[in-house]
Amino acid sequence: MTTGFGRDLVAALAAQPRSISPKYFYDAEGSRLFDRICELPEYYPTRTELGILQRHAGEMGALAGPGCEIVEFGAGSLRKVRLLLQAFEAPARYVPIDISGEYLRDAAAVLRREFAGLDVQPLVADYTQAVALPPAGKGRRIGFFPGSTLGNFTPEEALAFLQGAARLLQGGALILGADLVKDPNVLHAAYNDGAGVTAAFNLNLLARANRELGANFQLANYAHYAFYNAPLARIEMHLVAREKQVVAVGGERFAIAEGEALHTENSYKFTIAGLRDLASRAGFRPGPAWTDPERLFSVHWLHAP
Ligand code: AVI
Repeated sequence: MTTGFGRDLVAALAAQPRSISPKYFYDAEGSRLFDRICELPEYYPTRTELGILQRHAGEMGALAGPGCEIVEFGAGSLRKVRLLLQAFEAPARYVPIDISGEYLRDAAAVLRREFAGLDVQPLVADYTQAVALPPAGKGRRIGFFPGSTLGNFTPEEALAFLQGAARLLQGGALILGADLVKDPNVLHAAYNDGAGVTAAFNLNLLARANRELGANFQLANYAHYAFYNAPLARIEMHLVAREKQVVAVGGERFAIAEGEALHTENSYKFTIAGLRDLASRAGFRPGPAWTDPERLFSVHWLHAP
């Protein structure tokens, strides 16, 4: 129970309303389920962002200039950063930052093999906290934060993250992926896929608690419930009890009534203007914003003066 997950889950169950950080989705099983989500026909963000990067990586490379350093925040998909590394002129260094050392080791080995001469320096750290980067080289320092992971932060956390990134990338820029507001039915379908993978991803939080913390959640008792909250421009994911249950976690017992919910994730959606305004407030000077023909997703170049 000394783990952050155990502590935070007990605190979540003791509070009303109940809510927990979405970062606890990502154990090995949760990461595997998330990779499957990215391939779903309803989940448009991954393929749409890849398309935008494919079409505009050359322009991004021209803005980055020769010999730049790419700093990626989080366990990103190698497919995405590869598009930048291929299009940029002689990138000198790639610094992926992630809490999972195992993921970083594997990613670094793959990229070192693929890009001879690229200095790959993985950094095991929590990128939502202040991180110390190796001293900058001659080229610009370009941050990369794809996938609209920014949308999983609270608005306060998003501002704080961007403020930290603007300081870290001073003299360079941030390439930021942000999912856009759109027809709520399209958003609803993306988080309620027909194959039930998003439901399994959400329920894995309770399965993880059973595995790691010896909890006794009856998974069949909980419904995956995801909807678009239009006034707050966010998808909300919840786990709703179908029946009452007394749950034991780490020696404590919690009575969960029928219909009670555990709020597991927010996924904020942005307008291009709103995102540029947020970035400006964090200290960036917004440059080009690229989108797809259906305006589903956006990728932003944000100068860090
Ligand atoms: C990682 N993150 C940007 C995803 C999202 O869309 O908010 C996580 C996710 N949750 C359900 N499906 C995907």
